[in-house]
Order: sequence, then structure tokens, then C-alpha cells
Amino acid sequence: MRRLSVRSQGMISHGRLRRALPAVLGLATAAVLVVPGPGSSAATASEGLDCQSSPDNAFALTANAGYVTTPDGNSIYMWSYASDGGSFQLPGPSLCVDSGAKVTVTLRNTLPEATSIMFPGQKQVLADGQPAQPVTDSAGTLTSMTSTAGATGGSVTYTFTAGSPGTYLYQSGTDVQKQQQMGLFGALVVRPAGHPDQENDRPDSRFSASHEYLYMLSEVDPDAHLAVERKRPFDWSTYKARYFMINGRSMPDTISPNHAAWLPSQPYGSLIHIRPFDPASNPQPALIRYLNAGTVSYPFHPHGSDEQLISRDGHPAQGPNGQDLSFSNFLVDVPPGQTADTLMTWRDAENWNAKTNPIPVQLPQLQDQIVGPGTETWFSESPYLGSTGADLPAGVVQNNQCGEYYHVAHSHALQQSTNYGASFGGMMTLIRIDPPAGCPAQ
Ligand SMILES: [Cu+2]
Repeated sequence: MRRLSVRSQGMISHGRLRRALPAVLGLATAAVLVVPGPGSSAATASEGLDCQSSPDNAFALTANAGYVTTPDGNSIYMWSYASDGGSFQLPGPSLCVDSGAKVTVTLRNTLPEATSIMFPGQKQVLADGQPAQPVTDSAGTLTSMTSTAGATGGSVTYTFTAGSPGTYLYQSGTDVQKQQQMGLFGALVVRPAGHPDQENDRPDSRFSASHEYLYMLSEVDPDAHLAVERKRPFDWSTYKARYFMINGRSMPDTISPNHAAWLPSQPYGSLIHIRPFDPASNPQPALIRYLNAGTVSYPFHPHGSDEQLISRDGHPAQGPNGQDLSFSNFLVDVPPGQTADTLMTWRDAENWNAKTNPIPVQLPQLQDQIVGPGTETWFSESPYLGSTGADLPAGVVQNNQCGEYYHVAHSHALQQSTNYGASFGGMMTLIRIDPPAGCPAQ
């Protein structure tokens, strides 16, 4: 039996969302069932940042077309970068390199128009050995911000020396409004050389290497994609995003594991799966890398625990003399084209335990725990870490396995937490917190 215990811990009061939480999790039910199960308290290959790395820091990407699915059953034509020889995926592979590494990225273009890759934040990028340059057409109009690979089979090779440690976008520099909307973006993670367990060169940026996560935030106007698919013009003044994604997926697909078989072109999940801080067994925080590949700011709000913002755009939050200027917040506002990295530690403040420390709490009224037939209770009946073995209402089958529970994390612009207007979905995922001892098999 699994009990899904949920709370909307009061960093801020947002009753509307609190009341809607059970509905969110109702939607999420099917996917929750496939979250890696007993014994997986640490991130596994099926969770967290899925890095693509290369011994010689050489990567080959193919710009190609494919389809993604949305939780409401839509199928959307996209363009993106695939690993060379690999199938279409959104977003492009997460490329991981060390600061100072000589990086080579060869782009092969199968799209019907020229495309390119920009590496914002990286200096002195070369294209086929020459400085990467803006491209203009015969009339002198700018068509690309960087050197391109020609339509239908063209290629270009970019080289650069990886700059400061941090998180960066890579994305199309060609017909940017259209091509970035179509999905031509991915993440470049630059690690401090010799310190893979630090976000940057500062020792206080250390994190738990098995709890590293990526949130690639983006949005989709399906009408624009349909126009491109059918080779029709699109009036960008009518642009209106309808789908909002983390790592190319919308809630509840966001909480499915990496490489879920039913999401063949959307390989990256965004479930965060952690345990409470413990100085002996779990001393390091999780690291979350946020990137905005969309057109507006996404005010991202993790519930249940503030996050410590330690870096933006590859710059540590520090003063001119290295003073620590990182700060704790419950809102991580990520503007378009930018990145922000945070550390998160979840503390089991009162060490509740059903047997040894049963702190009494006022339970909510039953009507506040139930959303309707089939979903039954989603509330843990306690604001503390869940317990097992409790008596459950007849017919309840969705219950946690080891006392873990879940917070939501989502864009606080709530229209971005929908799937084509249907709440809740979109740019939303879950934070799973296992009991201090982990999640043993039941
Ligand atoms: Cu919220």
C-alpha cells in the first residue's frame, strides 16, 4: 500500500493552490506509480541530471524534427538537437564538460532551413576554425547571430574553451524567434575542474553528486508548430503559449523517470528525490540548475523548503572580494535566456516519528482531505514525514511505501502551471522526501 502524503508548507499562503493540490496529484497518480521504488532514496540513473560527456570533450549533434506528447493527448511537431545517430529528443542532450576544456561540437543539420548553435557565456567561439560570425542575406538583413549549418545536410563545427563553472544554455542563433520556439535548445554544464561535486570554484557550492537536477524551462504555442509543420506562415503577433515544460515535459509527465518508455522523445524527468539533512549520512544539499529557454520569466516556486541561490549565468553570487552573496528564497525567478543554480537542504525540523516522537497535531477536517470518488485522501493527516501502517479509508490504493512525501514545485505564474489552460499541469513537478533512513522495501 502506498500513501501519498502531501503538504503545502507555508512559505507563503496560497490557498487556491493548496486546495487544488489533491487534483494535481490525482492527475499524477499513474506516473507516481512508476517513480523508482523501494531502496532508491538516492538519485539513480533514472532520476536527476543525465549528463552526456566525452573523454575528448567532442560532441556531435543533429538538428532534426520529431514530435512530443503532452498530458492532454496532444502531439506537437518540434525541432531539436539529437545526439549524433540518436533519435529526436527534447530538449537537446545535456552536455557536461570541465572548465578550461577544449570543447568541440559538430552540428549536422537535417532541417529544411539553415540552423546553428549559440553558446551564450562562452568566449571566442570558432566555427570551422574561424571566429563565429553573424550571417546576413544578400539584402544585408541579419538571418543568424552565428555561423550556420546549411539546410538539409549542412554541417558546422564549433570549438571553444569552456568558461567559468556554471550552467549555460546552448540554442539556435538562427531565426531565433522561430527556431528557439521550435525546440532548438539544450543545457551546457561546466564543472569546476577537479571538483565535480561543486557548482563553482567556491567550496561552499558543494553538493551531493547523486542529487543533481536540471530544470530546463520552456513553453510552446502549438499553433506556431502546426504552421511550421504544414509549411505555412505564422503571424508571431498572435503568439500565445499553451504548454509549459520542464525538460520538455509537462506535469504529470515531469515526474516520470528519465528515459520513460512512453515518452520516447522526452527523455528527461524532473522529479527531485532527496532525504532530510543529516550531518552524518546526508550532509550535502541537492543542486538544481534552472535554465529559461522561453520568452518570459518563469517565477519558479519550490514548496516545502527555500533554496539557496548561489549562481546566475555562470557567475557565483559573490562580492568583489569573494564575499558570499548567495541568498535563500522560495522563488527562483529565471528570466529568458538566463540560468540560476540553487542548493536545497530539507530539514526534518522536529524529527517526528510515529512511535518515538508523536507530536500531536490538529488534523484538517475530513472534507479538506478528500477531493472525490477515486482519489480519496491525499493528505498525510500530519504535517510531518509520513508514516506507514496507518488505517486507510476503504478502497484507497494510492499510498506511500515508506513514509515519504511529496511537495509540488511549479511556476507561480499559475497560467504556466496548466496544460492548454487545464489546471494543474504544465511547468510543475514534485519534490519527494524520503524518511531519514531512506526508503526500505515494504
Ligand atoms: Cu505554490
